[in-house]
Parts: sequence; structure tokens; C-alpha cells
Amino acid sequence: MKMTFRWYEENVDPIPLRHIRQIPGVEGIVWALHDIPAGECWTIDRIEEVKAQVAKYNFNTDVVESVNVHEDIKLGLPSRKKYIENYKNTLKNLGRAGVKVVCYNFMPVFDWTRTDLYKPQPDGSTALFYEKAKVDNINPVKFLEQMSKQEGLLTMPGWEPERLSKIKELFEAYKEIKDDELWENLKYFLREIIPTAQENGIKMAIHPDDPPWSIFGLPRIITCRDNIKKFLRLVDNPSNGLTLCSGSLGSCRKNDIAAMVREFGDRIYFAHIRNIRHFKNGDFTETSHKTSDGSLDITEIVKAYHDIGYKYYIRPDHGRHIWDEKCRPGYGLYDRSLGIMYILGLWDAFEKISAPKRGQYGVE
Ligand code: CS2
Ligand code: MN
Repeated sequence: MKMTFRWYEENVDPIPLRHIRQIPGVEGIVWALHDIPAGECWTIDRIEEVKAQVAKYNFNTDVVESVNVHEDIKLGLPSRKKYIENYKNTLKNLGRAGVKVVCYNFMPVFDWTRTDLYKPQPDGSTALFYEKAKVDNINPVKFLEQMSKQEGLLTMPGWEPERLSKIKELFEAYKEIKDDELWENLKYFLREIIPTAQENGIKMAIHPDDPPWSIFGLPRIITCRDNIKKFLRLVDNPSNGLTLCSGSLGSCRKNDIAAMVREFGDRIYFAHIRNIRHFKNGDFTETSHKTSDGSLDITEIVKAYHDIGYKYYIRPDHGRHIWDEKCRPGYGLYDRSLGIMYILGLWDAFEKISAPKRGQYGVE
């Protein structure tokens, strides 16, 4: 397992790389060119610029999160051809720069969705929160208006103002798109890009939908075990893989994340670890990583990764906002660092426990 940390570029992220360097065990920076709109090609120059900044601190730049997919591709419009061409060229440039894993998602219009970015928690911290009734009972335009008043939202990836300014047109366009059409459009996209990814040494890693159910009547398909299985078969190629995000999938109570790790382990190239707490009414809040703080058994999930001999990249997903830190919602330094120490602590313990067994069977 290779520990990583998501970072939003120099002069944009309030967290400097020199601070990330002081978190034990971090090997790589998860990065992206956030200012390049979805659908445009990432140039070699810009890629090399970030690589050089990160290399100064001895981190790898193996994982990109995310190369966003243009809405016309998800909608299956004729204009998708040029956007797919650009996507392929981005992959070629990333491959040339040594990138190994590209995370992306296939959620229509909205990326991750929450109703409150700074929900007060009993311990005095704040965290991202989802109030089911609020999303169920509001139209998306009103929802956006309300959310944009919360400081920080429109600086978050997936919530870019230029993308959301077209919200009404987008909803109109998605009227005809149900789950089946979205599956078709995803298959078309994968058939086009997976060979390019493979030729360039890249594993594509789709991020599950967050939350993993339909919101505002939009289709969402990367939501559960059966659909992930279907996804992997769409293009049965090792370059067609997963980002397994425990918090995203885990907000649906039916999803057993540890079981998914064991079942799909050989196609997971990026692991996001995060805990959440479910409430009876369907709301959920993000919590610290500690198993007893939330509803997900993070211990069992990390154990599953350890048991399968997981070799790829992992990161703490979101964190709470603690110790009065001023940071991007969910992406502070402090709580994510605590998350890393929790994951590494579990991992070291599992290493130790399994070591004698390995000796017994004569395995290194
Ligand atoms: C999510 C997403 O993992 C996360 O932080 O909240 O924003 C994720 O980065 C994208 O959906 C991946 O494309
Ligand atoms: Mn995630």
C-alpha cells in the first residue's frame, strides 16, 4: 500500500507541501490541474510544472484526481468525439509524465453532494453533512443558490461556477437520460479511452457516486456491488478499474465495503478511506476515521486491504475541520493527518499479527 495525500496546487491550497512532508508515511501527492475545464487537453508544460513542485519535496505524482469527464460525453452527444479525443491526449501526456492512476467519475451534473459544509459536531469540530429531506424536497436550482452562500463550496472541484451556471440547460438535456442510456454512454467512453490508457501505462479508476443514489432525478450508476461488477465487465481490461471510496459507497447502508475490497481487490487502484455516521432518517455526517466514531468498520476495511496484499495507492478521504483550521471543506491538514496515522497504525498492527503466519508457510 502506498499512502498519498490530496493537494490543490501551490498558491491555491492553504496547505504547503512542506507541511505534508511532515506527516509520517506519505509517499505521493494526489493532484490535478483544477483550472483546466473538463473537456480540454492537459498540456505537457503544465503537467511538468506541478511535477517539479512536488518532486522538490520527494513525493511521487503517480495519482491524478480527477480528469473530469465533459457532460457531453455523459449525455452521449455527437460533440463527445472531440472531448474524447482531448481526453485521450491528456492520458498520453500524463502517461509520458509517469502518471500511473487516473481517478474520474461519471456523475451527471453534480459531483459529491452535501447540504452543510460546516455542520457542528458534538466535539466542537465541524464536518460535511447530508440532510436527506433537504435534497429530496428542493429543486436543484434553489439548492445551488442556497449552497453557493456557504463559503468554500464553489471553490471545490466538481462545483465550478462555470459548470453550474448552465444548470437549467443541463437538466433539460438530462431529461431523456435514464440509467440505461448513462450505462451506454459510459461503455462508449470506456471503449474509446481504455486502450489509450493501457498503451500509456495508466490504470483508470472510476470514483463511485456520492451519495450512491439518484438525486434531483438524475441517473447515478456507480452505486453498489452489482453495478460495480457490471462496470468492470463493460470493458474487461486491467486498465479499467476502481477508486473504492468507503465514505461514498458507505452512505448506503446496504453496501459492505470490506466485502467489495475482497471481491474487487485486483481492480482497485486507489483506495479512499473515510468514515461516516448514519442517522435513522437517512441523513449522514462525516466523522473522524476511527471505527467507533462512525457507522463504518474502518478496521475491517483496512484489514481487507491488508489481507488481499493491496499494493496500490490509498488516501484519507475527507476530514473534519478541527483545531480552528481554516481550510477547504473536508480537505484540512489536521484531521486528514490523524486519519493517515489511524490507517497506518492499523496497517502496522496487521503486518505484525500476520508476520508469524507468513513465516510458518515459508512465505517472505
Ligand atoms: C470526492 C470527490 O473523493 C472525494 O473527495 O468527494 O470529489 C472525488 O474527488 C471525485 O468525485 C472523483 O472524481
Ligand atoms: Mn472519495
